[in-house]
Amino acid sequence: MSLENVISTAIVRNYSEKLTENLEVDAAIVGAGPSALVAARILSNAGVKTAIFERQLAPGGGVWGGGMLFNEIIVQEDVLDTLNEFGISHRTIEEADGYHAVDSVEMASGLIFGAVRAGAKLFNSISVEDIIFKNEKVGGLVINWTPVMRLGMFVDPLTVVSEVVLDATGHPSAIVNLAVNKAKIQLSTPTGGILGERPMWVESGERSAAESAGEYYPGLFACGMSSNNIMGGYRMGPVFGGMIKSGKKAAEQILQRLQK
Ligand code: 48F
Repeated sequence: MSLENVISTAIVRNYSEKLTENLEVDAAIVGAGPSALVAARILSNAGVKTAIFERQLAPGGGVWGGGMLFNEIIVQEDVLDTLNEFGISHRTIEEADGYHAVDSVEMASGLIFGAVRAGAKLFNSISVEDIIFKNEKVGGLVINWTPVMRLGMFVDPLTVVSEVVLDATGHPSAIVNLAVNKAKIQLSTPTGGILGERPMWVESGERSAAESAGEYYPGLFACGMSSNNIMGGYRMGPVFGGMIKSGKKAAEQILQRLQK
């Protein structure tokens, strides 16, 4: 076999094996932002078979850009233990006690590496376009290549079967939104629907982002800005403690649900 052919064959075979092995998982996570990556690491460390599907080429969600492209983010003291577990460095800030600055490129790359190293499989450039919905339960994802979707090509998707789905798609709550619209489900929220994100209020948003992570319908969990939007929380901008806590809470609840 020529070297050109060796390289191509190895890539196609390894990718096919990876995807085939992950067409049925315990936890299917949509979006690879910070809350998803924290949840994925905890789940994988606990032995939960976890796959993440991210529509962008680069996982990491809203972390890379810091605040308005100034590539620094802020975190609170009580999530430093999680950053330390990922090996992500942080610095105190002179403006306030209890808050730390993190280089957003180190944060994004550290979270990605930590999740993948723990065993989560990350599939980038794949968009989730629908859910599997059977017997009043969410049972997996319908996926397609992002370029196929962006070009509007008429190509049928493939599926990923899972015990639980975690919507970590950020502000739009894309998966819960489509479940409400297409499956006509009632969520476990005060109205049964998505309450909708409110404007900026950092302290409140940080609290609600962390608290809102959970199961909103059998088999359908949400975390991060997605669950914050579902529960009508305020936005908080480039401070990320709430995202980290939200990912942890989602993972703990999924572990309970899977009895791991
Ligand atoms: O929004 P995002 O970073 O998720 P998060 O964990 O964190 C929010 C913060 O970054 C920031 C904030 C915190 O202070 O306000 O916004 O809630 O990442 C969401 C990821 O989901 C992907 C999207 O490309 C992004 O990387 N995503 C969204 N819809 C889909 C998707 C989809 N249908 N299929 C696959 N990936």
